[in-house]
Amino acid sequence: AFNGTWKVERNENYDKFMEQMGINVMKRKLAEHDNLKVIIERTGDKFHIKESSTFRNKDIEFTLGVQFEYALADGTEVSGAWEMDGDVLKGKFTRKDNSKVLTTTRALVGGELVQSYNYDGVDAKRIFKKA
Ligand code: MYR
Repeated sequence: AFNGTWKVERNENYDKFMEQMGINVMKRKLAEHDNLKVIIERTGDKFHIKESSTFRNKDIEFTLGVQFEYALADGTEVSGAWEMDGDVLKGKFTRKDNSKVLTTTRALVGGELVQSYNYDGVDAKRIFKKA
């Protein structure tokens, strides 16, 4: 049910979250309006995600429960994995530069895709609508 093309529609507390991540105000302003689009294709335990935004286009492939490496749009490198918990995707990623943990979830709520983020005590959400 995650399959499809999702366009970010609104953010909640994303600026504070990015600030906690150490991202400077210039980049935060741009990132708040990055027009993020994710195309999700799930086949069994495998996910193929096409990410596009004003920053970049990126193809990501992962298998549930299997660690992989990912670089955030600002270059910050993390490694971690996604797992399914009921209908919710739960991700746990560790920054390579400071070993701090970023957790994230994806869930379908009322036809929207809600992605939550937590880093170092700060929570945020990005809410996507199906294109
Ligand atoms: C994916 O499933 O889309 C790829 C793996 C995602 C890893 C963790 C994503 C955290 C993104 C946080 C962005 C905030 C920038 C400060």
